[in-house]
Amino acid sequence: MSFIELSFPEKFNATERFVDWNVEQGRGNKTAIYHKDDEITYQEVLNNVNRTGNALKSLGIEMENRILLVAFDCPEFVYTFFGAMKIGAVPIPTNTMLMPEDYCYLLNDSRAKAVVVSKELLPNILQVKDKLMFLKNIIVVGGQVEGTIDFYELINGFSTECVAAPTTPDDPAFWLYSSGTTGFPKGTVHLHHDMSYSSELYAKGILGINENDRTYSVARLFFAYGLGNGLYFGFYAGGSIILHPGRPQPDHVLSVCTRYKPTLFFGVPTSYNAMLQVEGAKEKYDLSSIRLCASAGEALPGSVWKQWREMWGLEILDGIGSTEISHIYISNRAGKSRPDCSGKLVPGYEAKIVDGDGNLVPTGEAGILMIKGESTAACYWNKHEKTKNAFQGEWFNTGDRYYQDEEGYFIYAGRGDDMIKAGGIWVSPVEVEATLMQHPAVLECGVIGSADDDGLIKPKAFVVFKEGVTVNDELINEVKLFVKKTIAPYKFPRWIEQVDELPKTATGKIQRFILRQMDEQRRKL
Ligand code: 3UK
Repeated sequence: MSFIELSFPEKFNATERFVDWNVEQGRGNKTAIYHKDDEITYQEVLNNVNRTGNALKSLGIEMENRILLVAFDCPEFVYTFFGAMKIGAVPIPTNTMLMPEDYCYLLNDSRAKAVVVSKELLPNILQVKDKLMFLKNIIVVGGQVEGTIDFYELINGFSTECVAAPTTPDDPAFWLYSSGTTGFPKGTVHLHHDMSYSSELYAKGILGINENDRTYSVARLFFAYGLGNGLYFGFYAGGSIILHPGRPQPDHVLSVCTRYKPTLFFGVPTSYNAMLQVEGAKEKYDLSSIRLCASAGEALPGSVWKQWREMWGLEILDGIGSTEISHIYISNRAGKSRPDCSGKLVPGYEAKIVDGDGNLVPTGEAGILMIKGESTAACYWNKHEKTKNAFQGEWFNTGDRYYQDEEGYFIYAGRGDDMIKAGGIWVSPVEVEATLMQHPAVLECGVIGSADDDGLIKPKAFVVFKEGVTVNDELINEVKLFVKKTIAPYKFPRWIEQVDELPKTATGKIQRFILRQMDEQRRKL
C-alpha cells in the first residue's frame, strides 16, 4: 500500500491532538517532560500551553500571526509552540546559533509580532531592534530583563482553559526556515495535519513508538528532525520526552542517556562519531535503556554504523528526511538496517528518481530524488519562484541524488546542487565565500563540502590570496577565525587550501564541481 490516509475532522487543531488528547486519554498524571530535575506531567503541560495561548492572545496575537521562537530546548519552548498553535497563531522555531543580522531577516521576512527568546540569546535580537519592522513584543525565557516581557510573568494569572481556534487540517500550523544555495532562508509553511502524518508514518510505522517510549534527541527542537524526535512524536504516542538545553557535547549526551534512560535515541552522524571518541565510555555510561537509535541530517558513514554496533550492541537506523517533508521518508528498519544506505521507502510516501528532464532513470542509475507524501509543506513563504522549483504538484524535489538497487534500497549519491550538509546543518557555500571575500587578504575563493578522516562532510575553502600577501599558518587561522566570528560559527571552513586560480565558466562563475573533483583526487593520492 502506498497511500495511508488519516482522517481529520473538519475543524482540527494540532495542539488538541498532541496535548489535550493525552489528558483526555487519562495520562494527566503521567510525566510528559523530563527536564533537568523537573518531571512535568501532561496536565501541567496542558495548563501551561493554555496559559501561554491566552497570554499571547492578550498581547494582540491573532490567528495566522507568526511568533518567532529563539529558545533552547526547554518546557517554555513546548508551551509556546503548542500554545501559539492552539490560538491559530504560527510558531517559527529558529536556529539558536545565528547572528543578529540573521534574526533581523527572519523577523522581518516572517513579520512575526512576537519573539520568545532565551535570555542568553536576547542580545542577538536587541542588537538589531531598530531595524525590526513588525516586531511588537519581546518575551524572555530565563530571567527578567528591562524593556522586555518575562515569560512566566506574562503567562501566570491566565486561565488554564483555552478553547482551540477553529483551524482546519489545512491551516498553517508552524514554519521552519530552510537555507538554500543562494538568497535568504525560506520560511517553510507546515499545516496542522503534517505532524500527524510524520508521526503516524515514520514514528509509529518505522520505530513503533508507543506510550512506553521515552525519546531523547541530540538534534535540537528547532530542526525539523529534532522537533519530531524530541517533541511531537513522543506526545503523539503519549510517551515521555527528555529535554536538555545546552550544547550537545558527546560526554554530556551519554550522561543524559545514563540518567534519564531514553528508549528511542536520535542523533546525527557527527554526534554518533563524537560519542565513539569518548574515552572509557563503555565503563562510565549505560545505554541499556535504548531500544532503537536513529540517524539523519546527513549520510551516516558505514564505519560509524559498524563501530556503534560493536561498542553498544545497538543498530543505528539511518534515514533521510527534510524540513519540507517534515520528517523521514526513507529509512532503514530495525533488524534489517544496512550500512552506507538510507534504507527503503517509509510506507505512506512515494518516491521517484528522475533525470534532468523529469524522466524516470533505470534501477541502479543515479538521478534526482522526488518525494510525495501528506506531511509535505504547502509552500515557501513569499518565495514563489523557489516554491515552483521545489514543490512540483504533489512531488517535492529533494535536490538529492540517489539510486535504488534491485531490492529497493536507496543509496545516497550526493547533492544535486552545491549545498553542504555539515553536522546535519545546511551551509551555503555562497554565504561562506561572500564572507571570506570580506577578508582583506582574499582575492577569490570557492567553497565545497569535503570529507574528514571519519567520512563526515565539512566546509572547505579554496582561496586565491591577493598579491604580496604572505600565506602562512597564522594567516590561514586568522581567515578561519574571521569567518567564524562574522557568520554562524559552524559555517567556517575547517580547511583552507591556497590555489593560484579557480576553475570558472565562460561567464566567470566558479565551478564548484571541479573543486570537488580536485579535492577527491587529492584525497586518493
Ligand atoms: C540531507 C541526508 C543523506 C539531504 C531532516 C530528518 O536533515 C533534515 O532536514 P533538512 O531540511 O535537510 C534535508 C537534506 O539533508 N540528508 C538528511 N538526511 C540524510 N543525506 N543521508 C541522510 N540520512 O540532502 C536532505 O535533502 O535540514 C532529517 C528528519 C527531518 C529533517 N528535516
